[in-house]
Amino acid sequence: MKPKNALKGLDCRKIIYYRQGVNKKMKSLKGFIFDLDGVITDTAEYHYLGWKRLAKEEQMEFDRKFNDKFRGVSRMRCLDMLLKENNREVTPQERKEMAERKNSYYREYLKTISKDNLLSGIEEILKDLKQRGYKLAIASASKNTKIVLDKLDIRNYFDTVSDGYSVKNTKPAPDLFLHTAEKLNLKPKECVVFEDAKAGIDAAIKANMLSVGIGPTERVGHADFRYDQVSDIDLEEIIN
Ligand code: B16
Ligand code: MG
Repeated sequence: MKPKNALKGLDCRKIIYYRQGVNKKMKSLKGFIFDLDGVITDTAEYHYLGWKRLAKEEQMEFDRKFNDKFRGVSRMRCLDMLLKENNREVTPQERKEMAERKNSYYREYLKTISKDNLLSGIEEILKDLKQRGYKLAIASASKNTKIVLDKLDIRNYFDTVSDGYSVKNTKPAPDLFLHTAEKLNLKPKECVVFEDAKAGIDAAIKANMLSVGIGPTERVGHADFRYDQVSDIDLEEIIN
């Protein structure tokens, strides 16, 4: 899919400058940064089951539609959204306990995952980029990132892993991606970010990195490139 919706409404001269800008970013690409949940694997269902179980125990309303708002959002922020939606006020201790309880359910579900849970086409992309000599990184909001990577048996592909412990300000702040670029010893404009969340694309744009959105236009249509699913990603289109 070509860059991008932002072209709409620009005059021809601006479009040429815009494309030159994108091409300039592309020519200097040295590193690829991957989000985890929704790009490498689909653990959203397990997050959903964990939140659903907690919500039921606490007599709170929660459904799949609301769970979609949790994409790329940190655990504590998800809990705050759930509590707010249900007009529920809790003490700091109760809040901490609820987050831990949800995480224990999520960890239980994670026990069942293996290499079979990799999203279709992602391992081929990682192998291809590695062979071409690019640096690879993970940048996820999840504090369970390392456990998930080990279960999927793909940690060796990555030069560095940033997770929910790496920075204070989570997506949509650019901090996690900037921190990851620094660890790769690369400038932001030398990096591409693959993301499935609106907050993740917002963060990549703020970090001044090339962005690739995985998912529908309503969610990631503001990325430089967008594909419906991982297996549709066209590396040549992004790199050249
Ligand atoms: P945890 P990503 C995110 O992962 C998930 O999309 C989001 O739903 C979850 O709340 C967040 O991780 C925190 O996860 O509870 O494991 O720390 O998409 O940034 O890879
Ligand atoms: Mg994600």
